Amino acid sequence: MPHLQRRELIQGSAALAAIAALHASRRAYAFPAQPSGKVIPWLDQPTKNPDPAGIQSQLVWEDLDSWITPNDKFFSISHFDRPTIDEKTWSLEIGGLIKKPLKLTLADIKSRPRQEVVFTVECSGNHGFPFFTGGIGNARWAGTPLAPILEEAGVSANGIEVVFFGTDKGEIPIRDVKMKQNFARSMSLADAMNPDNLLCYEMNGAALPPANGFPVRLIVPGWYGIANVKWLKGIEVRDTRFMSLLMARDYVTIREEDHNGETVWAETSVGRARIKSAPAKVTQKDSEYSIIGAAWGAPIDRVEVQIDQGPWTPATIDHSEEAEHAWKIWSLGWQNASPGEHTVTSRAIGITGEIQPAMDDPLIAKKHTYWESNGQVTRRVNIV
Ligand SMILES: Nc1nc2c(c(=O)[nH]1)N[C@H]1C(S)=C(S)[C@@H](COP(=O)(O)O)O[C@H]1N2
Ligand SMILES: [Mo]
Repeated sequence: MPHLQRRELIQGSAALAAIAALHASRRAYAFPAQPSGKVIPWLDQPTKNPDPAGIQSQLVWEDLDSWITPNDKFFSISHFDRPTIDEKTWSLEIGGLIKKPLKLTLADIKSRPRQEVVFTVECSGNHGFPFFTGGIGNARWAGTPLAPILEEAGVSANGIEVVFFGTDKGEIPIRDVKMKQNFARSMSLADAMNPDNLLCYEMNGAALPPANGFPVRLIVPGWYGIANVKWLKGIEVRDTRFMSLLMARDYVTIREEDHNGETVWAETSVGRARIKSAPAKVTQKDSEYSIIGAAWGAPIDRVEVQIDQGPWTPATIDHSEEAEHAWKIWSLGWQNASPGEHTVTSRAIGITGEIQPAMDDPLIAKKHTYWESNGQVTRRVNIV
């Protein structure tokens, strides 16, 4: 566990470190407040993934048994190629509308102040297809804050947009033009300057795995996966909004909105995460059944669970593992589970009172694209 080795170095005392290590491993790798027992697999299993190169290592919900998702089980998405980058020759170029262009090596980035965040990354397409239900994971990301670097570079007065380029490339057709483009996503300067944003080089105490962006990726806590640009190559400040494939054509939500009785077809770029939850598994110990799940995407106040068409029942949130941008694990004892087939649905409620929408809520039902699929998730289970 590399994380522990680091603590050991910092504390300098082996005995202290051993205690800290025990503590850290228990904290990071278990659901202390969750009932154990045999997992009953869901009847509705994801269908065969038609794109195993693009979508790798999806979360298997029944296997969820730790707050932190181990690196070897973390999902990975790639739209273009999966670049192999040599850290010795890699550098990050920061240019565009800035006063002092910068070129940072991995050593430069690592020598800057270190910051960590536990952040649950979800692909906005997760639950948008029957084969894509595990595009989510929770990791402790470490890197250096982006904002001081942009400050050092000195953004010009007319700079309003910050574009993040990946090393990966694709050929993208639009009308009669074919472009060879790098993966690119942008943020407004104000959003990019958020002190939570990291140039990240470590995931759960290890170097970023190649699948997750080695050597450096952007981590934008509170945003959907797409904003967290992997295999970073360059950062460019511009004076107009940026309309790349992944800002303005893909990852665009098309939704019919009701504006005082008139239908407005809105097209919006996917950005900040939305409130969501999902049942993870049903466990059985003797005659006791429990439902365990997760909730994320917004500050969560509570989670409620509905079995079949029954009442919404409050679940208990596990407060032993918490972080502002991380999923919350919840559980509910399932009293008098009767033999036969049942449905289990969860809904998260945010601290501002917003409720995760039902699948027939116009927010979901009148959405014509699969991104931002934060509707309530219903699973089916057979009790014997
Ligand atoms: N350079 C680059 N960054 C990328 C992507 C990509 O294809 N290329 N995929 C994005 C998408 S759609 C998601 S959901 C997240 C997934 O992060 P992960 O692969 O580490 O799980 O990375 C994002 N960053
Ligand atoms: Mo994604």
